[in-house]
Amino acid sequence: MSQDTKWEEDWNSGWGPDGGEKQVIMAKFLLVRPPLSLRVARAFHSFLHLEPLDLEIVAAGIGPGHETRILDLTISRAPNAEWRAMLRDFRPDVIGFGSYSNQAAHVKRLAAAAKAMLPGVTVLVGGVHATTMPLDFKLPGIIDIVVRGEGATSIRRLLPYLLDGTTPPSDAGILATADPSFDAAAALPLPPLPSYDEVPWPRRDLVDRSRYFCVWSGTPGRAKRTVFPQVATLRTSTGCPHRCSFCVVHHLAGGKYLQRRPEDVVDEIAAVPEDHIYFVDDEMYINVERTTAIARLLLERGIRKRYVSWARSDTICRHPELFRLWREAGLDMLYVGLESMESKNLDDYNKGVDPETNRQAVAVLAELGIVLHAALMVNPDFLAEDFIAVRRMIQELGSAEVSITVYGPPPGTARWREQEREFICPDPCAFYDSMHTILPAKLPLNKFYRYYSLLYLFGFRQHPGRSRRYRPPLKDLFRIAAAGAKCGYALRTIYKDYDKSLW
Ligand code: B12
Ligand code: SF4
Repeated sequence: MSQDTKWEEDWNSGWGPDGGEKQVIMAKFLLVRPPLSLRVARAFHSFLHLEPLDLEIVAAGIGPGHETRILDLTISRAPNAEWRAMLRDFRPDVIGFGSYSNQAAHVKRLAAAAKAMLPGVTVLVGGVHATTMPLDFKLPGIIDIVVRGEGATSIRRLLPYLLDGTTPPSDAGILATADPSFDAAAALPLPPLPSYDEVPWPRRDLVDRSRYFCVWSGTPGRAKRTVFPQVATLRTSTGCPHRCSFCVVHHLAGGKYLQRRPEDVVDEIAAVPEDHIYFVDDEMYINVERTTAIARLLLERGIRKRYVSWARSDTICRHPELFRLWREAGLDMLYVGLESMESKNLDDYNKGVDPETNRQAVAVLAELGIVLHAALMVNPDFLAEDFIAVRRMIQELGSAEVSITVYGPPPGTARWREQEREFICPDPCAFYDSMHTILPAKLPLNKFYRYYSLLYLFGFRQHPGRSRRYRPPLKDLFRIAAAGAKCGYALRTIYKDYDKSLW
């Protein structure tokens, strides 16, 4: 029996992990989403800002008998003051941080402040950065435990140690920074992801749901109260069987693709308070039978909600009937990682599709009336003519939402280590947002980001919301204009975040 299953059985049977009678021990847990320091990532929050689903799932793993709070510092206007106030008023026993790579420096800073104010507090870090670069958080005295991989099952496993203040033994998933075997544990392959039957539903009740929204292109021809509806996120699968060179997902999931049962997914969809749902799966439709079953259940049960999700172009081309069904079930928009329409780039990215497949997928979605969100990629070595080629590609897409990332190796992967010596910024993790280049550009950065921001401008011209068939309320038009101006300015001035010699 695994330690997880054992713990769960102990808990359910009313007996503590040590075999004694279960005591009601109230510990205070604070789960924290660190702030974002990159201006451009913050600016895009004007268009979409989604709930901290990761922390809500971890919170659910903590279980009953404790007081758990979630603090989302990405929505805070004064994160430092809010941090100090939370520590002073709540006085948590355990703090757990989530981490994207560009938030790692904030995690260290906030953890140090917490230890100074509450010396007895235990500090954990989990999330993408902790999973892929655990050594970056080896800071005994500031950070106590680094968690790699799934958080809800790990925190359950950790609970007995957190409650009695002892140090857990290190393994591939739970690493104590004071343990001399930390480095050896950090070098182990990632622990396998647990089955979804062991992962609880998120504690959505712990966040102020009115703060989370997403600009929603929605259904043409239908007047809407707002194009910024309140949105819930939901996960139906983890991982991806593909191996794109710029992507960390297959590393995170150890190359596996884990799926939830259709009934479980549909029960959760029915239970969320919002009627707009953003599926955070990297590629939700890999198993066509499963996603067909989800869509059929939604229709059979009369669940009338609206959805956006991510899919690959080859999945769309192979299974147009699946997306027709999903359109009927409420799918409004698909994010598709087209990346490029040039074979050379697609091969370099190891994307596993050709330009023709991308074109066909665009046509299928147009035919089905599903809005395309085209995710495109540019390379740091692009010259003016390469940007012009991307501009032609954007025009070719027709009506679509467009976002553009800049190629860079994902932190903590073999590619990252191979290219490490070329990095142009002293703390490349702090710049890892898929928009700041961390590799040398051929153009001076001022010029590179002028062309880059112009691509966004061209992309905006193709936006489906600009078509007369959409009728956003006037107040939303002002909001879109303000958000667009903010993002445009942030994109155009990205180069200013670098050392002047690179401008
Ligand atoms: C959906 C998504 C988004 C959504 C929003 C997600 C959200 N809820 O805020 C949008 C589109 C808005 C977005 C934005 C960005 N994203 Co994003 N996003 C994703 C995606 C596809 C899924 C994330 C997700 O919700 N997963 C579901 C949750 C439940 O899983 P999880 O985050 O892994 O959390 C689990 C464990 O990690 C662990 N865990 C997590 N935190 C903690 C904390 C503790 C204490 C413990 C014990 C465990 C633990 O337990 C959790 C539950 O199982 C991932 C790819 C991926 N598969 O990770 C990229 C990804 C996370 N995004 C990434 C990036 C770079 C960004 C942006 C910076 C991009 C930008 N240019 O602005 C922004 C930043 C947004 C922010 N933080 O506010 C990168 C991060 C890379 C890195 N090394 O840091 C990823 C990995 C994409 C990639 N291919 O590189 N993103
Ligand atoms: S980019 Fe998409 S298709 Fe490629 S490995 Fe990542 S999640 Fe899979």
